[in-house]
Amino acid sequence: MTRLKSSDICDIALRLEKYDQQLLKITGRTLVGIACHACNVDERTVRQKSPSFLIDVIPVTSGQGIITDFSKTVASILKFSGFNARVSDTHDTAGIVQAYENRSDAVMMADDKRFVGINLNNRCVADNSEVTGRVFAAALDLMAKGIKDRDALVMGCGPVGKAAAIALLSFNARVVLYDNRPEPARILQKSLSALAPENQVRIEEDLEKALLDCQYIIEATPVQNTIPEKLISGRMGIAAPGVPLGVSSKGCGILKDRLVHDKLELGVTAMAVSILTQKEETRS
Ligand code: 2YH
Repeated sequence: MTRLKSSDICDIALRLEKYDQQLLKITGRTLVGIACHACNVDERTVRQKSPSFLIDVIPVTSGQGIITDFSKTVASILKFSGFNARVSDTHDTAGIVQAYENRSDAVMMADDKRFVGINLNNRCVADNSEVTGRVFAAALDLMAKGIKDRDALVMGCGPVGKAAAIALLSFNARVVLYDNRPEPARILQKSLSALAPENQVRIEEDLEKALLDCQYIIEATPVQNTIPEKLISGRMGIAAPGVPLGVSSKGCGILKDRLVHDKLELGVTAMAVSILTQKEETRS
C-alpha cells in the first residue's frame, strides 16, 4: 500500500477547478458527477444535501504520523465538492470526541493502513480503497460511453482492483484480471464468481496480450511504468487509481484525454457522497 507523500498532494487544492474541467472534458461529468455515478445516486439530490453535511477531517498521529497538508487537502477537496468540511483542531481520539460533541455529521481520518469516512448519524463507513476502485471504474464507464459488453483489464488485484472489478461487472463489462503474482488474481476471480457468470471474468497472465486485447484499463498497481509505451494506443482509455502512476509521461502524451489519474480527489469525493447517501442496514 502506497503512503502518500506531502509532495504528492501539496498542489491538489490549487488545481481542483482545472482538474474538474478536465474530468468534464474526458468523461462528461465533474468530480461530484463521477462520484454520484459510482454510488448510483442522483447528483441534484447530493448537491442539495451536501452543503449542510458537516465533515470533520481528523489528523492521525499514529504509525508514521501526520503527512503535511494531508488533512487540509482532504478538507479542500470536500469543500470544492460542495460539502461543509473543516480540519479538526484536535487529533486522534480527541478529534473523534470533538466531532461527536459538535454534532458533526461525519469524520474522515487515515492511519498508515486505512483511510475511512464514517457517518456519525447512521454508522455507515466508506473505505478509501474500496470507494477509489469503484469511482475509477465509474470514470472508465463514462469515458467509454458505456463499458457494457467491452473487455476491461484490471491491472493489480489488491483491494482497489477488486472494488474496480466489482463495479465494472455492475456496469456489465467483461473483466480481465492481471496481477504479476498469480495467486491474488486467482483469489479475486474466485470471489467474483458469485457475482457474474464464469465467462464474464477471466485471468490473463501475459500482460502484453492483455493490453493488446483490451481497450479499457484500470491501472491499480503501486508500480511505475507498468504499461509499456509501445503498447499504448490513442484508442485506449485508462483510469488509473494506482500511485505512482503506471503510465510514463510519454505514454500520457499518447493518451491525451483518454487518461484519468489522481491521488486523492475522486476517492475523497466519492467517500463523501457514499457516507452522505448510504443507508444503515437494518439488523435483525
Ligand atoms: O496514505 C495513507 C495510507 N496509505 C492509507 C491509504 C488507504 N488507501 N494514509 C494517510 C495517513 C495520513 C496521516 N495519518 C495524517 O496526516 O493524518
